[in-house]
Amino acid sequence: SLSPLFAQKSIGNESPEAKVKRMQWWTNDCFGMFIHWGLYAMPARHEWVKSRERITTEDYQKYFDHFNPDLFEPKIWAKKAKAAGMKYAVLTTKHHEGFTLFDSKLTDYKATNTPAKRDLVKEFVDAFRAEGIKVGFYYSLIDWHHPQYTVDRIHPQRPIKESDSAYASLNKSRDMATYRKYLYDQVTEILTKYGKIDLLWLDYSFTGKYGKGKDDWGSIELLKQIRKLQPNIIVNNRLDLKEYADGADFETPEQVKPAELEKFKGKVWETCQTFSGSWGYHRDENTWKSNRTLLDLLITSVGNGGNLLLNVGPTARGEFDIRANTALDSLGIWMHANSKSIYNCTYAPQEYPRVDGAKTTYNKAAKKLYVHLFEYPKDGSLSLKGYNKLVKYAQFLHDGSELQTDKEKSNADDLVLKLPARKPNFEIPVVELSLK
Ligand code: JFZ
Repeated sequence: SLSPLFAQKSIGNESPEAKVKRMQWWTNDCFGMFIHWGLYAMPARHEWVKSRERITTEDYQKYFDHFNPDLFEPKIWAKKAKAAGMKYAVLTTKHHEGFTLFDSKLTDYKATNTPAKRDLVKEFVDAFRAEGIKVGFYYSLIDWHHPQYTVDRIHPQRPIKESDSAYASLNKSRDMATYRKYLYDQVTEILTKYGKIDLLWLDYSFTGKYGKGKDDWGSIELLKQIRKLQPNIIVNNRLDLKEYADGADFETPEQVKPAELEKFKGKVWETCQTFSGSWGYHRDENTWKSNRTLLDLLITSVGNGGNLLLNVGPTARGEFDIRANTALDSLGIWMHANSKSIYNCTYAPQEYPRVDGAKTTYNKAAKKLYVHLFEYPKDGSLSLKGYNKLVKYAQFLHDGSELQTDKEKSNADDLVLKLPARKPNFEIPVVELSLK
């Protein structure tokens, strides 16, 4: 828990009010785009391919030599994100493979030295800013390319048979302190070269035997530097600083099912989710989520007080593939008509009962309750048990059409609304209740 009541230590001295204010946009916006893009788009079989297949740096070099995203046009990405209703975007400036999409002074293993010859991060920042989308950076703490980064249990060169001596001999020539400085200096680079950065997503700690955590990364010094360079930035929780009240701004439940999101209610959180399982572009994955599941994740996140960061893995040529575009388009159609039930919304207070077959979100300032009809009521009769004294006016959200009260079926406690017998042409239609 991030609650200051339970965490004894702190790194800075921000007041709770100042934190709420700093995080206001993120709390209100609720929906962002994650973008996992790197050399792993070329093998196109998961961003962990180097580790999973224990590929050596020499064998991985072919991807660097041939990286040529000739169709990369971040303005198109930004327009897609905006049309889908996403308000912020987080790009992998470096993933575990160690390749930087930005023009770093600290490495040659960067996009500007590939046939791409461009600072892809700069172009991303400019394009998304121009669309009014907040800009975030993902940066991997883990690095499978840096020669001084010590071999650990997820490293591509980890020993087949794990033992202290096997690791010791692999790490004889490696010095984690050198990597730690590189990490610090590279985070400094990305937070100074591109103007105001709204969010930083660092990834990740894995403590235990042959793992890495806060001492390996120098997490406290790193976080101090981050806050110094970008005082308003929002930082995720993977620096292994759990015992510090201000060691993170939000929790990051990953690839969690809608049914499991309720347990995060009351915390500050964002769930990140893929379309298909892999974060990087995966050509052959056949496990794409349905549009209904994607909507469910969005609505259920907001209805439990969280955000959804939905991932796209662009192709090696720099495009969103057709499956991603189709999914984004369908979210965009729904969001165009129904985004009022997402932005500035959270879970409803206790006094508003659950509605059978539906999930609710709540806008306190606007005094609205949004009822998402996951199951459309048979014969169009929507029963809102316990709502008769709570509601002033009811309408569909998508077209603002009145939903009349069924006076015969309603009683002192329960409100029954007359919906059309035929479900409107939305996967999940929304009833907007104006509250007393
Ligand atoms: C990490 C990455 O390894 C992955 O490639 C992707 O970038 C994802 C967003 O983050 O994966 C994790 C990190 C942490 C947990 C699980 C997967 N965790 O804490 O459960």
